[in-house]
Amino acid sequence: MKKVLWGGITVLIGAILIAAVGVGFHSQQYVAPAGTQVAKSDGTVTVNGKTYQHVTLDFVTEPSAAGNLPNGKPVHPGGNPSWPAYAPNNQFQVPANSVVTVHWVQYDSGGVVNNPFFAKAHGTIGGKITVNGKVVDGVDPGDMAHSFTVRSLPGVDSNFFVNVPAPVSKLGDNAENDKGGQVVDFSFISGTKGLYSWNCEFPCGMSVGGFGAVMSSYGYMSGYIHVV
Ligand SMILES: [Cu+2]
Repeated sequence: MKKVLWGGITVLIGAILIAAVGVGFHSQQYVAPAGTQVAKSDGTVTVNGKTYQHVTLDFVTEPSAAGNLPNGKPVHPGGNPSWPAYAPNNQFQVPANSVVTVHWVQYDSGGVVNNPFFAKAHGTIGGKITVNGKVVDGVDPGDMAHSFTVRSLPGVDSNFFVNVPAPVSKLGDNAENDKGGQVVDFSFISGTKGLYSWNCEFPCGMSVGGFGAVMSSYGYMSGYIHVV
């Protein structure tokens, strides 16, 4: 009798541990290290004769994930001085079928992207972006820092795709947090409701052809967009 009881308790403890690990992995996939940035409402805007709700987002890319931004928020709560990071958020929320205008200040160094496709803007309004106020359709593929590349999760909006590149900091290899920023502004029309992921397609990590380390650690060069 005692043996059966202990056997049952062991199985129960095992089940609780497995469930805890499962919940841990699940929340690791979805947790926003610094909360989700809800897009700010900015009235309406007309694109090609159609009026949309207009919202805005903003973020920066820093050469070091350690320390704080000028507003006091940590660059990345996980810290890691040798890794670059998007900051202060890696999760965003925008309304469906609306015009999303993004203000991105890029402070990191970079280099040659392995596929020039990602040095061009794709899926933005008019296929354009502005870099320091100048309208362009991409950046120099030999002088690129990061990309903000958005896809939907399977079963959501399979044709949705946005790719925006940013050039290296004006300080080049001497990039420093919050210094030498390149200002990239762009707009895109959000897709249908659902979860979208974004990531950087510039191989800014180590190993695996530059796609290891920071590139394969959730939250520095990747995140989610909740379209609601
Ligand atoms: Cu990157």
